[in-house]
Amino acid sequence: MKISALQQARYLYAPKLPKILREDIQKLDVVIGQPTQSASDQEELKKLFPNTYGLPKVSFKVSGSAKAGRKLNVGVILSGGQAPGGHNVICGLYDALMKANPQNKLYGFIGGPSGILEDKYIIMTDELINEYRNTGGFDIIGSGRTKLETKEQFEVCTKVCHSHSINAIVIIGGDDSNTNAAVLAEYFRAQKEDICVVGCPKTIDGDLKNESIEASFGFDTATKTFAELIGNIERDANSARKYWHFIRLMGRSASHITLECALQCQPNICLVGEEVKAKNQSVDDITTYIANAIAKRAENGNNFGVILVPEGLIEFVPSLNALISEINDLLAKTEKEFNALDSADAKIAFVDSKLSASSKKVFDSLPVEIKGQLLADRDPHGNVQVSKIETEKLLIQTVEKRLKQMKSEGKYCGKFSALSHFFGYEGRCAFPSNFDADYCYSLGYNAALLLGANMSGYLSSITGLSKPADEWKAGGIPITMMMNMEQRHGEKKPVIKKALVELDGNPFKFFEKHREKWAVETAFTYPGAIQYFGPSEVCDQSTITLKLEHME
Ligand code: FBP
Repeated sequence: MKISALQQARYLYAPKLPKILREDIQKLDVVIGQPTQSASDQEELKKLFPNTYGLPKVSFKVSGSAKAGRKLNVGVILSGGQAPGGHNVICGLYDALMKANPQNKLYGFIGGPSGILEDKYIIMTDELINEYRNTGGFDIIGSGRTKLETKEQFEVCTKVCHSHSINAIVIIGGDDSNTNAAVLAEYFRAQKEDICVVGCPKTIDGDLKNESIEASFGFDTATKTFAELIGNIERDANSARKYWHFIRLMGRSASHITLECALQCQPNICLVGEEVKAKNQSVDDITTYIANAIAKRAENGNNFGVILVPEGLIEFVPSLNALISEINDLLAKTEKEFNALDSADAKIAFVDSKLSASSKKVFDSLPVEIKGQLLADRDPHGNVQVSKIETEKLLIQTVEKRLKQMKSEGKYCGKFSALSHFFGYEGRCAFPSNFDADYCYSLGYNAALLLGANMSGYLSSITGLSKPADEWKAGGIPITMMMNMEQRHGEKKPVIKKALVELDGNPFKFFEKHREKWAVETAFTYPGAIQYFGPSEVCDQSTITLKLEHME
């Protein structure tokens, strides 16, 4: 395989660890903190997690004497969508395991959670690990979206672990995967199985965070990659001065990615799904807002601009959300009948005939392409795949129509020519930024310490992330601490609370304060490509979101 010059150079990058994790690993002892409580629904969660609820937070300290850690055979799983830095979590985990006790073994389950169910694995070696240091992607073992949640699956996991004498599992995933890690940890404890389960917080979407998890890994690199592309488009727009660019950005359930990119690039317009929901806005309201901004810029002779749209927007618009839920239920109930229809038109007509009056009205107002996308295959959880719905194209159509109408009413709107873009997969496997390379390596290294101390049901936690890596704090937080009960597919279930953009939080407030100016003026900023080598103020900066959230 041909290796690029950057990859060669990145192999040699030594990720920065928090001070405590640079101590002799055989001298590190766990420090037990105070018992914890879940985010809410304490009584219900206590009953569901009798063995793992209320565990204390933990950190580490240096003890007097060095001792080899307990012998660990660890299985690692990558779960869900790719996020830059996943390889470094595995590298950090591997290095720490080897330092703690050279007899330790690391199994990588292939293709995500299904790897453990099908007993498909590879054993990590120095040679293999060295090929993946500081690289993007999850290709070392692959990932998948199978959910580990049923008793039958847990029984298979137990069997597979016994067959390899695996006594620890690390699940690298988002909120759903870590919820399942907590359920698996509880199951093993209840069965008196000596198998420790630890999670690591992954997702580019940035919606797995709380006071102990300041950021999920991958968010930093993905947003910097998208911001580079947006900045390039802004410069092109400002040079050609003839296009409006509608850019949709990944981020399924929260608008953190879009907001961060707006903070980095200062586009003319940025839609934030959480605000749309809070203000109960319709597609019509959003269209009016955009069309008015375009007309205003046209008055100053600026027939160009950049608009950011979060991919999850469609589910934040209340009327569309109601429509999508209805379609989800309908498709779940009529799966056979629906799948037997042989054309897109027939499928659209079928759904149209079964919708309630209010949803039918919304459905009928949509362009045929969007209707088709709304009926496309659901994800394994029965949800619509928002990454496949071209909301940016929908908005171009509605805005164009509105501008025509405004013109016919005598309003000056200039010239409107639009281009659409979608950035998502471009950012999920980029070479991790120094921040993500350091953070991920630390998360993995730290996970090995939690396993060594048999801290099952914990999430690897590195905090103080807005400060230099040297000052980061390492520890573990019980996953049940982040949980609440939510209605999922008609059932109340324990889940990790998703972190949406807070409209009273500093990142949104900063954006809100500046957006009117950015809408009218051309205040674009051009972040440029991620830099891996060079001055620290260029290479080691965290996201603006993180800085604003932890401003002192
Ligand atoms: P995770 O929640 O698993 O981290 O994945 C997030 C994400 O990247 C979303 O932003 C996007 O909507 C989705 O994955 C796309 O999924 P897929 O890779 O299955 O197309």
